[in-house]
Amino acid sequence: MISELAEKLFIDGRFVTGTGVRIPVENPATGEILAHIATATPEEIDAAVAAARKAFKTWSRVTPFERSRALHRLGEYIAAEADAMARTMTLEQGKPLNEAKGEVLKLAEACHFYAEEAVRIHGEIVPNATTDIDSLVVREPIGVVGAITPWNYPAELIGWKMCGALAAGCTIVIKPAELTPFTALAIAKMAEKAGIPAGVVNVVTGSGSKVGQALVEHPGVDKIAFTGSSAVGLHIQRSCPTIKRLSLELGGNCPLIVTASADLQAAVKGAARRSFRNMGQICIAINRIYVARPVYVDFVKALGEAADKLVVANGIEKPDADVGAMASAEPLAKTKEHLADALEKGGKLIAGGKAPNGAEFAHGHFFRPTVVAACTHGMKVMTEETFGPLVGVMPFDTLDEAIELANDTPYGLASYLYAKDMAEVRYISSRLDYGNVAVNNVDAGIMNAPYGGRKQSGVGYEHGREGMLEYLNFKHIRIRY
Ligand code: TAP
Repeated sequence: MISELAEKLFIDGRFVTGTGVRIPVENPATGEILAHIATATPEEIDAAVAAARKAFKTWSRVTPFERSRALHRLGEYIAAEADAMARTMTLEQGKPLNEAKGEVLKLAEACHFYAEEAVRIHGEIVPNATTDIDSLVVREPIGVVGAITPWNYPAELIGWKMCGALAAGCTIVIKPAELTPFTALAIAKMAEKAGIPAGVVNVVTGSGSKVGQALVEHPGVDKIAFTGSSAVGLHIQRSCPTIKRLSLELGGNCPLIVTASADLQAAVKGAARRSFRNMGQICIAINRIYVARPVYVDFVKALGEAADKLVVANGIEKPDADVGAMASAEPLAKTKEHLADALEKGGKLIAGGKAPNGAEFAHGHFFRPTVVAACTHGMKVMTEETFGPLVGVMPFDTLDEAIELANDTPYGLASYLYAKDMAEVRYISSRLDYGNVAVNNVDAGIMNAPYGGRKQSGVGYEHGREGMLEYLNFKHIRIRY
């Protein structure tokens, strides 16, 4: 799939060979260059936005049933091509093949979910002071959406935006991460196959500072839907030259609290999964763990053992590996920096801390799942987003102390709690200042419920009906008759 998509842009329903500067895309498990992408030129970006504007005129006017059928079709094509799309994703991103396929199927699920939501958009009639007037409050699509996405979930993070936007009647220009452009182009291919009308979905590739920034500044783009770091999110908010609608899904630094009443085995299992899945490159990864002192030693030992058992491998060669390659040298370097900082300041290495042994890992960005105990809030691992397979653990004495530590961060995306005592569950979960709180499980985001961050973790929601409302404006039509 990658070779046919190399150097292509998807504009106005057609794949065209881009004319701009070529950028190599690396396989992070082997270091080999997979293919090149073309940096979309200003003229190509203008063409994509113009195609989306033109398509908006018709797409926003077709019946919601038609949009719904189109999204269902898209979901079917994506599911049918899940193996090929997953392979593309693993090659460019590094996550194991089975995990990549799971993500592609979640994208298909998002298509079907928003296909159902499309036909439930409705307004209301609100009362007026006199009976000869009706006030209709209706919802209308915002217009052209610029979607800018990161590399950690190359399919889902596009899917949530694209499906919500298309269901609402918006059209979209997608700028995927430079590291993972081919999954985005593969989605465009599915849109083409599914007969999504020309111009409704467009993909322009290239760097954030050039192509992403051009979308942010483009007068023809009505809304920016962005997922990525808080720093770039803030930059985007500041650099919009005109008023635009913005959704910003940003960074996290997510805590897990384990109380003395917790099912310790379940807590360890949950922690190992949510700290190391996708090599810890998840905005809702567990980055720091606070454990009640009476169970601290047992928890640390068990988490270390669980981390040591995780299988690290090239995700193409071992599709069911627990952990694949990290997406690039950058998150790996940050992981090592946070680890060194923790160890320098008195942290105790419990598991990992190095690349896996073996010649097959020599050219890729691999690192063993790493646990550091005896952590404090003077360490980066506890206060900054690592975005890698590293988790810090520290003990606590009172629930209030644990809550204070958990909330001691500028972020507010997701938090986790393991406790069997329901009074503890209620007390702690209602005091965690996060958009998502998962209790006795580690799935903080599900398709049916709104998913969004507080504080520096962003504004707006994805998932659920709320994820589609982000793409709709209210209009008040007041009729005297
Ligand atoms: P960023 O560096 O912020 O990049 C995200 C996207 O923005 C990329 O496509 C990037 O392009 C583009 N970009 C960079 N500078 C830009 C600019 N000046 N104008 C417009 N676009 C620009 O994030 P990342 O390193 O890819 O992803 C990791 C971050 O994403 C973490 O902080 C993580 O927590 C966050 N994240 C959040 C969520 C949710 S739902 N809250 C989900 C996943 C990830 P390039 O291709 O050139 O980098």
